[in-house]
Amino acid sequence: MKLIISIVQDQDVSKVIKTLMENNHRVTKLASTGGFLKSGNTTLLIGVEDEKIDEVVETIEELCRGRKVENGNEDVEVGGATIFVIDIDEFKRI
Ligand code: 2BA
Repeated sequence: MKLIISIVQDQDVSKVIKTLMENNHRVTKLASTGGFLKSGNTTLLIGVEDEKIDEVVETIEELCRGRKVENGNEDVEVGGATIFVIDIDEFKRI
């Protein structure tokens, strides 16, 4: 089992969660703040069996897009999503 931690832009969250839920994935949504821009983004926690990782990552890739964001006098390109995939030693639902 793996834990996918994905930081996505707020504009893309609803459709990502909707699609993951429709495909029987479980998702936790956390409000988060980017350290550089100091503006809100969303962190998704998604626990998945190994064989489902590609499906989840592809969903995030398809539904999240990069955007230019104003930061003072310059534009910053924020990526579609940042994704971490972490090994889970143990998973329990009690
Ligand atoms: P922020 O930290 O607010 O960063 C927003 C965007 O600003 C980044 O987009 C990147 O294009 C730019 N940026 C970040 N740090 C920079 C720096 N030191 N100098 C110049 N430009 C910089 P993304 O890379 O797509 O990241 C989007 C959000 O994902 C980040 O928001 C942060 O919340 C998270 N993130 C990205 N990489 C991460 C990492 N290695 N660890 C933890 N969180 C990460």
